[in-house]
Amino acid sequence: MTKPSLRERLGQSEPLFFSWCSLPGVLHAEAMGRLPLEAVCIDMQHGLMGFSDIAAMVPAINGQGKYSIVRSLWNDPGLIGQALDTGAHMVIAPMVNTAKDAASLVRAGKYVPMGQRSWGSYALTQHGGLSKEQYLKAANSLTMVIAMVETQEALDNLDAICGTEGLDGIFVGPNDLTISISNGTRIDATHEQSQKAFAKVAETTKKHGLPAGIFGGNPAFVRNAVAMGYKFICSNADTTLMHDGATAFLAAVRAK
Ligand code: 3PY
Ligand code: MG
Repeated sequence: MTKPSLRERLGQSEPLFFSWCSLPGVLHAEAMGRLPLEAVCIDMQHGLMGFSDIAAMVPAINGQGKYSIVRSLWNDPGLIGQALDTGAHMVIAPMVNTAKDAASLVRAGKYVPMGQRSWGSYALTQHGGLSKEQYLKAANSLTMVIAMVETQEALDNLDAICGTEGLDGIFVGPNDLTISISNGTRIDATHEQSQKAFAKVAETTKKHGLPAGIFGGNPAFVRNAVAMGYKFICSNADTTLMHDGATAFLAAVRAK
């Protein structure tokens, strides 16, 4: 049985959980790909990776049979194209605040007639030996471009952003969104105002038939996001997972 595309997988009822690489290295990416989660995101915005890092890390994740995701440094057409050229299944662009920003993302990430993605044949090697023609035909649906909603401005424009033709979904950055909606006074995703904003994103994306994702954190936060209807949720970053693992280990060893 062939593995469903990431788009098909997100169409299923079970939410998809993925991990997050802040640290570079092919062996690290491979190890992250072996975790019992379905996908790995490489963070080029706040992580320590450049393009030559991700060009090796994406194939390492794909090689583990996991979906690969890149969070690009910015919503810049060149960076979106580069991320897809590595063979990533999804690219997430930060700080998409308007429908115009979302349209720019789609233009960079989709081939004509949906957009004007530029051809780079390296991506072919990561998509199951497709011919050029097969990849050209399939790419707009094989790969997904996702807009990050993480400001008050984006919340205000959410309907228009979600209505952008060719956009494949929304990903919430809870830290930046919380900072923005509290006018810089808070970074608390559990606050009532933050929870209301997360619920609004879940409802609006559902209305538009788009999947919503969110950066996770602790299990209670993630359970709550699933209950709101979020479909792709980051468990936590590599560094936090390591820290939490060591802390849980010591607590278990020292338990009376
Ligand atoms: C945020 O929470 O703002 C993010 O971008 C997730 O890393
Ligand atoms: Mg952010």
